[in-house]
Parts: sequence; C-alpha cells; structure tokens
Amino acid sequence: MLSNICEKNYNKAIKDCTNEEIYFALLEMTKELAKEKESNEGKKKVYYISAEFLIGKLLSNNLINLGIFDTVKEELEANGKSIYEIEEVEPEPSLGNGGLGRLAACFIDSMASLGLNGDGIGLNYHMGLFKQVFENHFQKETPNPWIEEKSWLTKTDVTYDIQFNGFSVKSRLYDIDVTGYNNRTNKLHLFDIESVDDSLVNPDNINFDKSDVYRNLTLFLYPDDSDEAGNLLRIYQQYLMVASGARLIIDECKAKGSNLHDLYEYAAIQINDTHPSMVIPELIRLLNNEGIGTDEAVEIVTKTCAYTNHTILAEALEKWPISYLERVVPQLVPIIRDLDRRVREKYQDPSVYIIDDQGRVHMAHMDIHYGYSVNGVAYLHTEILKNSELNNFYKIYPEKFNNKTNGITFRRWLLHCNEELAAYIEELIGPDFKKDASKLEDLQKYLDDEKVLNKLMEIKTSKKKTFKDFIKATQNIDIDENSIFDIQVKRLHEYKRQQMNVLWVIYKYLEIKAGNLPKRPITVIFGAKAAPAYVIAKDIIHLILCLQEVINNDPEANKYLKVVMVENYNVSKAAKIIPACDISEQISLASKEASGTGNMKFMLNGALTLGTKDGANVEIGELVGEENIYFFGESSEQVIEHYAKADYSAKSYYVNDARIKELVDFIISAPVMKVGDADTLLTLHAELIKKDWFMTLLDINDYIRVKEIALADYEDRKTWARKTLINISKAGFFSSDRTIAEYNKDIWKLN
Ligand code: 26Q
Repeated sequence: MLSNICEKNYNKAIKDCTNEEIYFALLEMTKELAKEKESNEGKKKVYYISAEFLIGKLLSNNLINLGIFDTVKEELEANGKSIYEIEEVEPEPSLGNGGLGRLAACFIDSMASLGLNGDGIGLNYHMGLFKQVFENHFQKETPNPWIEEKSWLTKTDVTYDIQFNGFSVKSRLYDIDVTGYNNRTNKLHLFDIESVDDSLVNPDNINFDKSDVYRNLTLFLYPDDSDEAGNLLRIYQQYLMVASGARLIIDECKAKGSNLHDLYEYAAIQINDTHPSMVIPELIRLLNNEGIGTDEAVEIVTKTCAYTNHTILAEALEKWPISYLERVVPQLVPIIRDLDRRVREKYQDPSVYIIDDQGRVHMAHMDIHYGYSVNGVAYLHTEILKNSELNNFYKIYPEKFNNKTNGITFRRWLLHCNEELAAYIEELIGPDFKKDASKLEDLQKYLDDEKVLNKLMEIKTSKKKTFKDFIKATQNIDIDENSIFDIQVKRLHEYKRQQMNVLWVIYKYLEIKAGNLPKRPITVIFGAKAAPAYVIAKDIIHLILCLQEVINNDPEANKYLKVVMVENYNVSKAAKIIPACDISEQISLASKEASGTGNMKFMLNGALTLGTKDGANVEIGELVGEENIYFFGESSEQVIEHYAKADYSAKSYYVNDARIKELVDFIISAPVMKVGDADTLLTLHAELIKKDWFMTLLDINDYIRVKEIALADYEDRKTWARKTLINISKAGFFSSDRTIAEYNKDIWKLN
C-alpha cells in the first residue's frame, strides 16, 4: 500500500523517496486505514471537553494501534529507510501545557482502545505551547508552528457562527482520527476560526497583539494570565470551544433521535478542569432557545455534565470577574446570575456561592452544583478535596464525589518508547499484557531469575546509551551511560520543587570538592518549561543552566557529577528520556501534586521513585511496597497543618542549620555569579530565605539522607534490578485503560 502511494504521489519507488515524502505517504495511508475503522455505534457518547490535548507526534502511535508498525518498519528497512528517521520529520503538536493535556491525550487513546463511543472536543491552536530555547542561560520562548499543508487534521464541512459581544466568528471543525489499539477509530474534534492570521506571529518571540481577537483567537495555547488582555483572550478561547462543542453535541444527539429533554441519555460531557465550565450556562442557553424552560434545562444539564478537578492550588482555580464575562459573552451572564441565585436560595454558606462578594465567578463551584459527578485524580487528592478544599461542597453532595486515579497509555509509554523492554516482556509472559496491563504481574515469577535481572539491566544501559548519543547530538553535552541517571522532567513550578533538587546538586558538588567522592558518577537530568510570566520559575531555570556550566566544566568534579538541562522538554523528548531513567524524582511538597503521571511512566520503564507521599506516589508505594520506593519528607497532613498554623519559616532553617545555609548561599557564590546574572541569582536567593512558599528547606535534609540511601542501593545491582522488576510488574494499575473503564462504570455508563 505504501509503495502504491509513493508511486501515485511522486512517481517513485520507496527507496527513491525522501524521508519527507515517505512521511506524507504514511500520513495518507494511516488516515485511510483509520477511516475504515470509524464507528459511531452506541446510543450514548462521552464528550471529553478540554482546552488541552497534548497528543504529541502521532505517526508511530497510529501505526502501533493499527497493528502495522512492524510491517511498515520492515518494509522501510528493506528499502534502506528508517522509521525512526522518518518520525523525526513529523512536527510535534504541542496542544497542551503538561499533565492535564497529556492526560486528555491518553484518555482518548484508551476510549478508542476500549471500543467506547467517546470523542474529544478542544481547540486547534496554530502554535500550541511555545518552543523553549536557551540563550545566555535563560529560557527564551519562540513560536512552535505545527500545522503543515498536509497534517493529521481533516477539515470538515461543519461550521457554526459563534456570537461574541459585538461581533461573531465562523467556527470550523477540524478532526483528528483517534485510532484505538486493535479497535475502533474515534475523533478528536478541534475548532478553529478562519480569520486567524498566522502572520501576526514574529518567528523570534511569542509577543502579539492580544486585543486583536478576531485575528488571534486560536493562534496560541492560552497566553499568560498575567495581564488583562491575556485573561480576556482566554475567555474568548474558552467560549469558542464550549459554544462550538455544545452545538456539535446537540446536533449529534438530535441526529440520533434525542428530543433534548433526554439529552443525558445520549451524551455525557466530561469537563476537564474548569477551562470548559462555560459549557454549562451555554447548554442551558441553547436548550432555552429550543423552547425548554430554565428549570428543566438546568436539570437536564446537571444530569449530563461531570467535572474533573486537577488541582488544589488556590491560584490555579479559575475565578473570572463577572465584568470580564460581561465584556466577552454577555449572553451567559444572566444565566450565571440565575444559577447563583438558585444556590443562594438553597444554601446560606457564602463559600459555596458561584459569584462571590467581589463579583468573581467561581467556575469550579458552578461545575459542582450543576454537574452530577466531581472527581479527583488520585486517592490522596480526592481525600483532600473531600476533607478540606471542597469540604463544604462534599457536605452538600457526598454522592457526587469520587476518585479516578490517573493513568497513562501503555501504547505510547511502553510499546512505542521502549520497544526493547516491551519485546522482552513479551518473550517472558506473552503478548496479553498489551491488551490487559494487569498481566504485567506475571513478571513476578522472574523476581529471582538472575538471567532476567541481567537482561533488564542490559536494556536499561542500552536506553541510557541512546539518550547519551541524543544529548551529545542535540546539545553537545557528554555524559556516561554507566553513571546513575537521576531525572526530573515536568513543568517548572515551585510546588514541584526543582529548586530542592538543585540544592542537592550543590550539596553533591561541594562534597566532591571536599574530597567525598561518590562511588559512581551521577548525571542529574532536568527538563522543564516555565510559564512566560512566571518569574521565579524562570529564575530557577537560570540557576540550573548556570550550575550546568559551572559543574560540567570543572575537571575536578565533572568525572563524578554532571548536570543536563534538556532544551524544549516535550512529549517526543519524554519518550527518549523516560526509558533511560534510574531514579525518578517526584518531590513535590506533599498535598500539592494532585496526581502526577510522569511518576507512572518512569515506573513502567523500570525506574525507582524518589519522592514524597504525594499524589499518585502514595498509590505507587502501596503497590510496590515501601522497600521498592524511596519516600522522604513530611506528610500531607503535616504540611497542611503548617499552612493552617502559618508556622513554617524558611529563615529559621537558614539561620539555624549551617549546612542549609551553605547550600543556599552557593546560589550567590563567586563561581555561579560569574556565569549567571547577579540580579536574578540574588532574587532567587532572597526568595528561598524569605518566602519559600513551598517549603523547600523543610524537607531538604531528609531528601539528602534518602537520596544517599538510593545511590548506595544502586551499587547492589541485583537487588536494584529486582526492585525495578517489581515496579514494572505493578505498573499495570496505572494503565489509562483501567482509569477509563472506571470512568465509564461509575460516571458515563455507556452501554
Ligand atoms: C488557569 C487559569 C489561567 C491560565 C491558565 C490556567 C491553567 C492552565 C493549565 C491551570 C492549570 C493548567 C494545568 C494543570 C495541570 O496540568 N494539572 C495537572 O494535571 C495532571 C493530570 O491530572 C496531574 O497529574 C497533575 O498533578 C496536575 O498538576
């Protein structure tokens, strides 16, 4: 089939085509094969509506899911071509920031793979998240255009006029096929408007005129929320998404025979965090327009919508000034006021109102009152929601609250990113684990099989070697595959505490300088983007880049310690980094990381977790047993108490603990100041001592202690390999197939 397409399109044999030509031929072929599996079967459909779908490159995954990856790979090899080189041609769609967007991508893969009738609804950002480049040891943001003449997008005939205050736009639907693993093809529906003007973007930076909404609405994944124009643009984007999505849902349900009074028998709408929450008043508005009175419309919508919460950080919970909504979508304001009035009539507690006394609309509150399910994304997170953050709502609606511990698709995060490991697992326990991840438990019978343990270590070293070559080729950094790869890759945020890992790097560097040499070299690898307006996060990146320069160029130290800051960490880089990891850093301040999903990817690829008892780390610990994970630090209860009593003082740790003082002061020491920017380093130094809102200094000593234990354990290679095998064998629980099966059983109830 591939050779036919090459012949037809280029009049050439495969062996004579360029990698670009083969990529476009494979794109065409994949789309045709996916189409054959399209299905709209099932009365009820779930609509997973999300501002982000961090899908990453799609070629290999689609080939795997269609069951033709090996055949295609061999056909290409026979013609002197490499599937891996062809993959490099594909641009990465970065339609998400991080965990929440990647989760949505894993979920649509699992829905299709389980044969569920479920589509995604989102926006077609032309640039997606910015591309990160390093310049003078600072992060710089540049645009990341990903849409080419031919792409995974298919333009459809579906269009809607969407009304904003004073003007309307024509929204058009583009579809991306979502191929299930040996199963049906679903759709990712992405809306876009035709008036967007890509030429507004300067190739060198991501600044553009935010007020020119008509021409920039879907240009970027939400820009900074740091200024008013940015916030308004975000509301424009959200409304475009929900208004178009709501119309599509209503049209599809009507086409299947719904009279709209029974909408909930045809549709379940999963609201991914509060970004799509305006779908609730918008649906009520549309039902009103169809002649359904507000009382009934409210009831219908409440039986249709379900809400997932992904954060307990107060600053990340969306609260829009009602004046902003007046300016962008005045048609929703009377409905939102009416929803608030209904709440106030029933409950006297102002903490559950939708509109607060400062005139801000609490999107999550609207979701909880007017949705039928509220879920957290890991056991601990849901408990915290029920018992503290959302306790006042839990008391009203205990039956709505439920937990759905996150998961990851094993097609991408094992079969694709670690073919060697997947093939070896298949050799040991057969292919069933690919469809039923719980089968990985069968690996337990090899826990004491030396041959198996040796082979696992061999695969790990080979993946480390591959990463070593990659980082040499891309960033010209030399690392040693026999060193311990200690990795922290995730968005940069103070609560995730990259700065604590940095203090450990300083600690180890100073130890080496003092002659206390580690048994084996250590390579500390970071990868992280900081939000463009998040100053402290960008300052932490600056510090990491400075330490990379100081340490890697110090001949006394660089034999024992290296620092690598991977540029532009994204889904494709994750697929290269994660299989190479020995120690997975999951060190958020306990209670702050809702779940984490990187932790699951690392475990599945045979890394051991060094982490706090936070998010899904808690469940990893329960599954593998405390001997097979490295926990440290204060518990979520203790942390919550510190906040309640306001008794944490970074300053007192700094003043009273000489070692802590030495580590923190190194940030402004001569060698670092020489390569870095003095103002930035001084600000960061002061920040850590005076504020440290996420309590780095609280846990640093225990972190150092436990990390030393992990490094020492690594030297008992056999025991270490046994621990990694236990981790792999217990990772099945974190398959997003399990998560999605639970969503379906408890929330969506598709037949
Ligand atoms: C809000 C207001 C204005 C502008 C931006 C935002 C905004 C954008 C993105 C708020 C939050 C996000 C993303 C949140 C996110 O990725 N959360 C992560 O979700 C994962 C999947 O459930 C969890 O595993 C992580 O623990 C959680 O941090």
